[in-house]
Amino acid sequence: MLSRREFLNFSAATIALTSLPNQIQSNQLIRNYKLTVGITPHLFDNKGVLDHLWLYNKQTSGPVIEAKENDIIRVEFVNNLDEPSTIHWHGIKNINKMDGVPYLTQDPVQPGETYIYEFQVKNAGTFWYHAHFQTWRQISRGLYDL
Ligand SMILES: [Cu+2]
Repeated sequence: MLSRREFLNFSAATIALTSLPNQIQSNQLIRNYKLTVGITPHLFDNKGVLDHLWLYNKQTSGPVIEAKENDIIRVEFVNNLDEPSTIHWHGIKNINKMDGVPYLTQDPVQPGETYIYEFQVKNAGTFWYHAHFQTWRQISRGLYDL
């Protein structure tokens, strides 16, 4: 059981983790991107094998998103699938409500809906993003960036 002091400390930390900075610092850039997910015809080889992949911006893998530490990444996510989807920013130290876990950190983005992901980049590195609604199926159909 948490003491009152532990509870207050925990609450303060939780609020800090779920808040975006109120002011943009002078050395901070806002990196704007748009990711539209939809079904796209794709030729796999020169024999003309055609299938339909689920892709971000009709690309496989999805577009690269670049930012520097401390920048703000802002992604307008448009779902043109016939089912819900979300985006998880794998390995990024993110605020909880932008982590893309359906039913836990956000409502799934329904077909035809737009959702704004916006978070400050806290750690340098190379990461990937991927669908997090029925993850095993949506990633295997193409919803990832490497
Ligand atoms: Cu992941």
